[in-house]
Amino acid sequence: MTKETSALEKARASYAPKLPGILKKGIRNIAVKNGKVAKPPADAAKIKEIFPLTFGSAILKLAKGAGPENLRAINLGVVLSGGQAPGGHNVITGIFDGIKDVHPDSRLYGFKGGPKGIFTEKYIELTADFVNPYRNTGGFDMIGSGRDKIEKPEQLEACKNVCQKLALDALVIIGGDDSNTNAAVLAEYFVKENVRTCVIGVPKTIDGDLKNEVIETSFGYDTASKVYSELIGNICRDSKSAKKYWHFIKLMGRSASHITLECALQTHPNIVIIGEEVKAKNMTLQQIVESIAEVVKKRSEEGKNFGVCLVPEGLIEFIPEVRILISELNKILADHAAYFNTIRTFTDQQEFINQKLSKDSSYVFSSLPAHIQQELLAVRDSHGNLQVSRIETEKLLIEQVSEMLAEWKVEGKFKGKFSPLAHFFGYEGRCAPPSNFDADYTYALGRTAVVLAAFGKTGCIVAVQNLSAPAAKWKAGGVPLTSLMNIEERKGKPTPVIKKALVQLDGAPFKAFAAQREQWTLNDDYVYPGPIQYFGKADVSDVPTKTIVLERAK
Ligand code: FBP
Repeated sequence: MTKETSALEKARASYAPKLPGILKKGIRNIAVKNGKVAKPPADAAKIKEIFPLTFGSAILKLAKGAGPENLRAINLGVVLSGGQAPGGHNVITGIFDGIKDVHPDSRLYGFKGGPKGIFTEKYIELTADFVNPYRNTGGFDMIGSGRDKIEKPEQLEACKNVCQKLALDALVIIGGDDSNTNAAVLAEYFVKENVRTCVIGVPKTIDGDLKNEVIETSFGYDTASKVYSELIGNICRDSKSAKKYWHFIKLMGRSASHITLECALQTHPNIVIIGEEVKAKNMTLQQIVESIAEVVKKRSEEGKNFGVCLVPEGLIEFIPEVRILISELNKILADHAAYFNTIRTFTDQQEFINQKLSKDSSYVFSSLPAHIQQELLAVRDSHGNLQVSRIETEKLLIEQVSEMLAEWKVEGKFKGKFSPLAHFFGYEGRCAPPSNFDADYTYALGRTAVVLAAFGKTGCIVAVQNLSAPAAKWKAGGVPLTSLMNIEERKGKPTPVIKKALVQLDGAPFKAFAAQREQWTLNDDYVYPGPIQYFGKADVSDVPTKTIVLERAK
């Protein structure tokens, strides 16, 4: 029996991603030119010490030229790493079409289940029959993904062995900050070991926090933000129609609040919390709760006992006292992992943790509801990150705002009604069919990765630029991975990692939001973006995020 596919899937199968002008020329007419040497803005000496062989390389630019010398069949490996993001499959189809442009006998291998697939030799050859059904589809199910770190000597050696066994000219790691840190480590190791496989990263994450001046955005951010904005717009309209609920919507974004900011710009909700602003203003949990309760009160005085509040997933780590608590917990859990895992009851876990925490953090920990305490103690991912998507910050805020309003009611300060509902939008957006922007962008990323590989470039991440312009005007190239790194504490130890790009409070997107938010508080100035459009006029179906447009307008 043939598998049923949706009408949209059928129609999207024949979508031809729009290519930047330079990539339309084909490999025989492209050169890779060196731009200026790129170094990390901070911790350069330390990073150079750790990555002596790949540090200090140049920014790479694709330009008109004579193509690589001795064009021959090449072998590439590809791996999807970390959380799903719309467009991952198109990076792979871009790589596939790119290697066939280099030579029809070129081969592509997909490592299954994330980085672990490399060091455990779980791979599959990706043929035309295999990849074609995945063109322009969402998800990472073509080869799967995972969050394993490549760090132990035996893992590095196993990666070397499989790359040599498959005679890989390049390994393309499609991932976020942690996965591209893996790519940097592997690139350095391969150069040291004389392994001829280049390691090339591709910027992926719906969170939008893998970017800088050269990498304008990570793929998936466009589609995911648009899916959430559609849902938020619908909720705003429901709220305004029913006039009886306050909707608290937590939005994915493990650290940075880029998704929340983009969704705010697209939908104009009544309250929007931006984690980076909370940190900059040193706001305590109590102050955040009070600021929300104030808006609920003011709206109720205008007869509006409804509204919409956006909460970024990463908020919890931006609240200064909770940030210190989490850092202490990370260290305690890393240092005492074996013993902690033997503690059977939550009460005993609480007691153990409270003994180890500083006095201030112990007070903060004890003041949090038990369900949040349990979530804070849950297992970290293999990179030592707290899994913030599991922390019900939206519910914590609802509980605390309800308590504050109840007190104000007794004092006669609040006379309205507060019926809150909690939502979490995250997984709903990560595997959506990629928007035209993401379908085009990811395909271009894949094609560019092949050009860099054909020119033997290693230790770099693909950069496709000028993204607020039509795709034909996009530029393509690469940036040294080490130039994106800094030193951060991981599992309680200073570690070189790709630096996350947080929301800049002096950046254009935040400023545009800050200029309007007051007006959104009391007025119901909601905007309803509706679903992503895949067909039709470019001004409806090809528009990039407001974030990109505002950032690139400068
Ligand atoms: P990446 O950084 O790997 O792209 O993942 C981002 C993300 O979607 C976050 O927004 C979220 O906190 C996390 O993944 C959820 O992880 P998991 O898929 O392991 O539940």
